[in-house]
Amino acid sequence: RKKEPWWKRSVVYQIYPRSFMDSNGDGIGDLQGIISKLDYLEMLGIEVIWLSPIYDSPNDDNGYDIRNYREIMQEFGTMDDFEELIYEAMKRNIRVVMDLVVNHTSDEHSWFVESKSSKDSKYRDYYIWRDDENGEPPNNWGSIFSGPAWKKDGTTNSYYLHLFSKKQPDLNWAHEPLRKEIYDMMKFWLDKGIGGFRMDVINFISKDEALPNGKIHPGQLYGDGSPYYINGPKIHTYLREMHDEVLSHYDVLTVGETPGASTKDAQIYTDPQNHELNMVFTFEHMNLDSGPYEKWDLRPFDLVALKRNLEKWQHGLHQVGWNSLYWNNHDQPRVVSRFGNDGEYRELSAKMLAISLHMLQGTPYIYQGEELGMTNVKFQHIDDYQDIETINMYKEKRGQGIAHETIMSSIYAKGRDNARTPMQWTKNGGFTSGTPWLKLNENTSYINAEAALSDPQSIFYTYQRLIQLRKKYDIITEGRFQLLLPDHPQLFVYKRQMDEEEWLVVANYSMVSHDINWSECHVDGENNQWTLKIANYDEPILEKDMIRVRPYEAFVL
Ligand code: TEU
Ligand code: CA
Repeated sequence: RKKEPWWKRSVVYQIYPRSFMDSNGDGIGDLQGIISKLDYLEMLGIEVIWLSPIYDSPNDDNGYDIRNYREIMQEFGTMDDFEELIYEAMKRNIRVVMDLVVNHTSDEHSWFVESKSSKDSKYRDYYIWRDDENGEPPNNWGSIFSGPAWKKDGTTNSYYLHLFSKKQPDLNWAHEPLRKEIYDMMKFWLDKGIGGFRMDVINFISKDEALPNGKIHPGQLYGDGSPYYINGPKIHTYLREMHDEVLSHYDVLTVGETPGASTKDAQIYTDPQNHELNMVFTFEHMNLDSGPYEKWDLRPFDLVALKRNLEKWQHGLHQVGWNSLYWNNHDQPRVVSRFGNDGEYRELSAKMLAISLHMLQGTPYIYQGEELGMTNVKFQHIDDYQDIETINMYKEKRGQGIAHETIMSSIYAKGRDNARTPMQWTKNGGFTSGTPWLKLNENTSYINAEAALSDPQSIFYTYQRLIQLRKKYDIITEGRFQLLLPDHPQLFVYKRQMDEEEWLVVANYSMVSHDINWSECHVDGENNQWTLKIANYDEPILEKDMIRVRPYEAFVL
């Protein structure tokens, strides 16, 4: 067994604490709730938890707006609870990775309160301020959460930049004292024994200081500033400095959230020789079913485009850097509703999606409830939604005269609350004894952890088996990737190869059966000694010269 970093063989489980498990009946998930479910996670087999933010926050964006980096959000518990969580997780061989949100803070963070108080404040340059020269914002950029990216503050008659909500002012990474504060804060948590960081929009932290206007794309209200802040001029300098000052002193996992990063960018971020990050989250495969300018512009799912994209990332980082593998997170709709089938074929397609992702090279991430095949949700009323991105977008588009039904269909397909409805533990919910902060999906009556654990054929056990396979076989972590039948519109077929060994992965993304010839897989069916590693039907149909692939079937030989 080669000596490799531990995070190449581990599977990460993402917890959205607000929606995972409520221990005290206030309707909000919390740290004691997570502790009470560690045995469940140990049984699944994951070795890392990524916790979405648990820091003190006014919750304009559910914790992605941090008021105090060194305190735990009261609703979630105390620092003692947090230390207990790390300790209890460690006992089960699980490391806890924290979310590091350092592109912005809350406007209630003391740095910002000081910063806006006066142009002479010691904290002024912690944020990005421009004088109000003509009653107009400094440029035409739009915020990712609708409206302009600038807000005027009367006290000093200046504008501050906020790429996200107006309660999330962007930090000024060009200012060295700010960077030092961030590094100290990171050490504070690392010294408590955490397992690493998932870094929120980390490739947004370096802005082009000229702040030029952006292009206004068709149908958009504001300019697109992203060319001037995505993978900006000093991003690699800052990440290398962070590595030198902090990360190099610990054996931890680092994963950067990097919207707009290409495979070329990712090679730079993740090549170990560059001392930046272990891996990044690509968004390319998540953007294929949207129009070019906004996620709400729906496009049909195109398997060929998805396969080509995954292939590009598999090849792009092979033996250069490292991939992260995901279908889901707290910002994305549920994958079984998106690329699978959340009706009749829900269980089969959820397992198929799991198999086709987990056999790729990289570190897989499971988002809470994915292992149960949790689905998207449809609330009739906009008032039932809690997500700031969804609510702001709804208001803006209604203001433009777009019909309620049209907007709702985008929300049903892409809204972030699809992923945030509480975890479904039992047929009655089991998440809280009180009123949940966001409504549960009614299908908890039959989609829930209790039912999954008592059914040996459940999606849960497919994930468990996939995690075991990854721990056992080097070919999964190390092998080469080869895409087969690249233009087949409904089958995803690929090979992994290492030394003399070859694995064949076959997955059907449709409810139609397909026959494929062994020769199309560049293998001789008769003469090969195949063993079945995992499947979502009892056994695949392997005939003399062809394979018959049934609806949503997937298997690995
Ligand atoms: O998301 C970054 C990001 O680019 C999002 O705008 C994402 O594209 C969008 O949510 C998709 O709808 C991160 C966090 O994951 C997200 O939850 C935060 O709201 C955001 O940063 C601000 O911190
Ligand atoms: Ca609670």
